[in-house]
Amino acid sequence: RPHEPVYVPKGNKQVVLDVPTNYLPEKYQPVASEIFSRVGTSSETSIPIKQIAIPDLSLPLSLGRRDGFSLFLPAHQKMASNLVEIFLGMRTVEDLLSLAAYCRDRINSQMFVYALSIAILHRPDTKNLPIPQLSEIFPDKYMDSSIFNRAKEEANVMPTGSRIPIEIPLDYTATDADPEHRVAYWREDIGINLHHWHWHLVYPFSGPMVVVNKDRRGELFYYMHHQILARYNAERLCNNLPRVRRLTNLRDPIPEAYFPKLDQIVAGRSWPARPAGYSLSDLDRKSDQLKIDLADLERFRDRIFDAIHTNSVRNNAGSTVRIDEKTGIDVLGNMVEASILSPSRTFYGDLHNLGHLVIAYCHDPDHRYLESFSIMGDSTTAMRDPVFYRWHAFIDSLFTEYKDSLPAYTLQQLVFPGVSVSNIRINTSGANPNTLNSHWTKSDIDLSRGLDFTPRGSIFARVQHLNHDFYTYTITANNSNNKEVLGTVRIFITPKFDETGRQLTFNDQRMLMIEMDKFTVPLSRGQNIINRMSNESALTIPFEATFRNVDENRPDEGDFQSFDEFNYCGCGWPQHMLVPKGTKQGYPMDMFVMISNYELDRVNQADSRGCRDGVSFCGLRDLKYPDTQSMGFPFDRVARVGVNSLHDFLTPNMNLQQITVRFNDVIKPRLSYKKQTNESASASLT
Ligand code: CUO
Repeated sequence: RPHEPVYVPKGNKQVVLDVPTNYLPEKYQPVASEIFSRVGTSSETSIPIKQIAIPDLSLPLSLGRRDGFSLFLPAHQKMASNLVEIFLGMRTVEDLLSLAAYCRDRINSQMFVYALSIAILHRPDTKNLPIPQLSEIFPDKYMDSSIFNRAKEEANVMPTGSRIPIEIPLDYTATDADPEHRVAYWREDIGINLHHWHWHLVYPFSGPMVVVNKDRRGELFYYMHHQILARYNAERLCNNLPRVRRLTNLRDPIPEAYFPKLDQIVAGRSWPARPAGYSLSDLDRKSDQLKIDLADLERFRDRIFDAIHTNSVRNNAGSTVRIDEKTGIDVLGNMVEASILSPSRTFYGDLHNLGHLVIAYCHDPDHRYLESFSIMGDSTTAMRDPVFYRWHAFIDSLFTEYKDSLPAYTLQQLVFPGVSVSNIRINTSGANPNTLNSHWTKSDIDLSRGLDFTPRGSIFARVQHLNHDFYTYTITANNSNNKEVLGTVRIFITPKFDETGRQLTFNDQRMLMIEMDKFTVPLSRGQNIINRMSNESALTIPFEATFRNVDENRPDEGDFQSFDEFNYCGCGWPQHMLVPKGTKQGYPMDMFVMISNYELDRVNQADSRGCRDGVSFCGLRDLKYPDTQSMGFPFDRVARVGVNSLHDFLTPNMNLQQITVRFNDVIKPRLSYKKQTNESASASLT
């Protein structure tokens, strides 16, 4: 929007940045006075922008403002890293704001948002600023463009406050003639895609060291994506689909098609589709400075396998370094992704990232049709495509190969002396205990930040998504020690039967374990009853972090009066997707609860002062990952000898409960937080 000044929403107000004339793009500078008089500024509505000496931006400026931007492209990584470094290097917030105002209408818009978001998240003076969800800045990455024309029409006709949200149908990318479409509601969920984008913002694989080098980032790359796959597989089983097949042979045609039906408004183009049966091929795209052979990927894969099998890695200096049980998975995560913390990006390459690229360019590998990458080339959209899971299932199998080479946990590592778990239960307001209930809900997203129209003001899109009834866990634990002890409660659920209806083996159930929650509890002597609410989960971020429901229309729903009041970090699994869909008949799953000894789990560090939402997937800002156990413990390793079932696996500090996940095919409104909490009180009394 080169003709408009920069708007920074503040609460519900829109504020004009009062920029120096030479900050406007060159072609608008001669008419600056006209523009400024049209917008009008006053001390109430405008922020004066200080004139600074603009640093050298030639590298990030070398990408066209409207071109596609992909972090997976090494050339784009370099530009973005440079811009992140420049933003991080600005002395004060005032200088940062000034530079951002200068860049906004010049730099590639997606690179600009990416680099500025990373800088805001990592600068000590801005890290507590909430960054707006990407669905509000680039709604075109989440919904088809016909919505935007309807939104503009609505904005033209109706004043703010009376505008009717634009309904987005649940089924718009395909039909059930394609079996894969049965889980499209999950792949295309806005909250899930926002989580993925946010995770990669918090854990970028390249950029300044201070941004990349975080505690156990390689291991978290493995674990977070492993959990995504476990959840996706459970969702597939609920929908009568087999577990996802690994993309092991890069030369086989890919039967799973995807037609995204998204348009990039700024670039003025549609995302390319991938029809069924496309094959991958070598890439040679000069304008992207990209030349990759499939054989390169195969070589990197073989070298990684070699590292796993020999328990040692080669570093950039050419020497061999042993990997150990504690840190091996972290080294491998960085090596496979690959991040700049890889022992050697020359030797082990960039396997996962390049895989995204060869898939993203398979429709135009040599650029003869001047086509850009498909949605697999962008972490904001990649999870919509079925092939994402096939590629990540392959990546995950490398980590499994390594994990399976480690010794099983001994009984000593699993038991918690003196502590036993005698009962575990799920309570809801419904009649059936141990039942999780899912349904549909409709929620709103404010499009006005990401669309250019007048008169301005909020305009909402209304999306239908999976949701679940609020519930609580009740855990009965006994402590026969002579003193109070601290325990870590670890809750998982896993499917019971495979795609053919056969009971899953222990090893298969282990691989499908979905983490639901993890928290610390004091256990006093004798019996303890622990109650925990579903919306307290260590995985999730609250509903309000994903959606911006029209509070003025539903005063009852307004738990939090303003966005800013609600202090959250945007990274974390969306609360509305905590529970799998289940089935109408009721889908059987096993719930597993373990209380481990906190003395063995504890990480000695200061308390976190920021938000703790989404910690299992996203860690704590500026702190270590708050659990010394390997991520996925106790299911990240093969079982000890003699364990053939989950039952066999149990030690006294663990317990098991069969649960049912029942889907009710209706649209239910979301209960407010207060109502949920009231329900919880009555549910735990019953
Ligand atoms: Cu998150 Cu492949 O790493 O997208």
